[in-house]
Amino acid sequence: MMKKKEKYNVAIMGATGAVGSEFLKILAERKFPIDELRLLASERSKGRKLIFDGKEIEVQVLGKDSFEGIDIVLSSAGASRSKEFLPYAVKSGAVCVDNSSAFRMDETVPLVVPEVNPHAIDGHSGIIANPNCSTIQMVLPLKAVEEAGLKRIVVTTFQSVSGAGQGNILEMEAQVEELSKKESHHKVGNHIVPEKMVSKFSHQIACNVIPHIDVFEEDLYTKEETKMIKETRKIMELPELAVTATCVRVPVYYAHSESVNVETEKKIDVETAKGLMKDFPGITLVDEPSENKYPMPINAEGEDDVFVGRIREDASIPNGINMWVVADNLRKGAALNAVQIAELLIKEA
Ligand code: NAP
Ligand code: 3JN
Repeated sequence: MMKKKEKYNVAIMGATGAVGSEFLKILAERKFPIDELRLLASERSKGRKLIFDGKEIEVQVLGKDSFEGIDIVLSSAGASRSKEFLPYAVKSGAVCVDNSSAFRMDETVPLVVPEVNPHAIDGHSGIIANPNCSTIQMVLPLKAVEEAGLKRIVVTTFQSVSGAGQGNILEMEAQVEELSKKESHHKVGNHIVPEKMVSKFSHQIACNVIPHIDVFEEDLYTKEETKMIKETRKIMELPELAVTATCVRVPVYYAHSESVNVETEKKIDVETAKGLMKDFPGITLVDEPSENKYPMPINAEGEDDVFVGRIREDASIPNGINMWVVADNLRKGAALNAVQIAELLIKEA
């Protein structure tokens, strides 16, 4: 339980990264009641100044002693830093909202999407986990149609490069620039970007799609796919739910898209499904096929909601629907969801 205060001391671990930058924007936009904001990153960022709410704040190097006097830690410096440093933050009395996979499947750690399972936050022991971006945007529409009884989920993701961090955004920018210099891209075997320009992804990402996010596991799924499967079951509180996922990196800078097939126990027609989406908090329905209106990443970038469209019946099974789900992976998929969790924490304090 957090102590009620008028304003809170907040630390951001990984403040200089892609998710960290969104934390700075979102905390200011939502006027989170902050007394001190402490910005933490690696030795590389020592002394760098970042702007929060119009004011400069100097970045400090993350260490065991970084959390003195801090009430809330928002962490996005990677799973190994979370594992190493969050126990020190908890020890010094802070509540941590962790964006990494470090604690998500720990039975004692709540895994929370505020529109879906806010009750799970109760009884935390100092750490609350933020799910993976691809999981977050899928569980909102799943919760919306839950009353039909979820039987099986088949999801394919189309994930933007920003999901892999600031360095990967820069890598695609450089590849796009390199490609724009070429006279023609229509040659057989035209792998245009020189090998030296492919460093972070395993292949060229510009003008390509890569069916590989995070490492491959023994069962031939990638870790990103396994995270989606396990996290969805935990958040939906359906440990036996049949879920299968294919996660794909696409040459889009911001916002992830997903094709989601939902098999249900009871029939759910298109109009009912649309109505449920419309009424669900955090979802915007964009579904006017006759006017070519459907969710797309260029429209979701910088937005807070999860956008759902292309709702149609799956005629290959007795009860099922298909839908297309798009959200800004750095906002609802990461920083915004974490700030919403922090807002729940202070509301309940
Ligand atoms: P990023 O742009 O590469 O930023 C990484 C951040 O971590 C930077 O601020 C970096 O500081 C800091 N960092 C790295 N090594 C550190 C160290 N040894 N000590 C202290 N700080 C260190 O990556 P990102 O996209 O923001 O993602 C960061 C993490 O957030 C991911 O690894 C993942 O765990 C989580 N994430 C979660 C989601 C989600 O789906 N919810 C989405 C994206 C990311 P420097 O600038 O000083 O290097
Ligand atoms: O690649 C994406 O689109 C999402 C990436 C998320 C991510 C990247 C590095 C490490 C995670 C995550 O949130 O699961 C992690 C991690 O914490 O394991």
